Amino acid sequence: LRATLTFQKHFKAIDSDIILATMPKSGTTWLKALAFSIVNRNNHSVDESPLLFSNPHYLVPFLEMHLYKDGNIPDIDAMPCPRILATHLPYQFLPSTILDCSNCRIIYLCRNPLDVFTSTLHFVLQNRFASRPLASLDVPFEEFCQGIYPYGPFWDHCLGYWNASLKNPQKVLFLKYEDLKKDINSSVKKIADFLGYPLSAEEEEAGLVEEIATLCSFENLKNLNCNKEGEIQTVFRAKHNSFFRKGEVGDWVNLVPPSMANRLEKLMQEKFGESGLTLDIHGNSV
Ligand code: PPS
Repeated sequence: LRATLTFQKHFKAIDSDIILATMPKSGTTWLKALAFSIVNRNNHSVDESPLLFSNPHYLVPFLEMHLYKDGNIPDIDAMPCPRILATHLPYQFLPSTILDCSNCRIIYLCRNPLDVFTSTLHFVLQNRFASRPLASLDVPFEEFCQGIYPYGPFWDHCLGYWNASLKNPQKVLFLKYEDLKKDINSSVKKIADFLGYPLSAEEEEAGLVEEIATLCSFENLKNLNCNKEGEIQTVFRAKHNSFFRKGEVGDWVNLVPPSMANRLEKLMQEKFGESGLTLDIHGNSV
């Protein structure tokens, strides 16, 4: 909370800023790698990318969880532009400087809530945030359905950015993890266009879209030494390899029973209502 309040009070957005927003475990690490590679492609060739030597969370730091942690006020003006920064904060909690800055862009990545829930439980266990293995899913699932989850209720988080993207599509791009998995090449181009770094015909012909997609792919990042070893200290300590578990769509089936999945599907239908937002839960959009 202290870090968030400091971030809200002291951060000053500038037009070239790029803000990557996600609910935890929605594919943040992937989005960081993609945005970093797209924007910096003229500074480093793909085979010399800093991603080959650094976990994406160092290259694109979290605002409230990293830069402003413990109420620290970082010298953010010293960062090279464009600054690519990440947040898990809900749209409603972003400092007004980000919302009022006319050219600063926000990309939001959303993921099937059952996969988010599943990924979170594995992350907690892998980093030993919980003192003992879970005896049952009942309590964490009930809490998730009640909106008791880091950064607030899942549906409020998605809907905040969804509505903002409808209102101001030049400023907020709303993406889904499952769409990136389905067609990463189109997603790379979409992100590049949105950020004002479109790939030229020559770059496309030279295969740069595919090269960026491969560099940022789960298999590639997971197998790099910089992601196999080490830990990152943000507001908590997490193993680099815990950000790369399976990287699949629908892995929740191995954890969540159908009765719970049905309940969450109905809850999402109710919460999303007439918003126009649909998420693929059972292979159907809800
Ligand atoms: S965090 O802690 O919020 O930054 O975590 P986050 O990166 O949002 O979520 C981690 C999940 O994303 C998967 N992942 C990827 N999927 C596809 N491609 C790439 N490159 C990639 N990198 C990470 C990661 O495996 C976690 O999902 P699960 O389902 O647990 O495997």
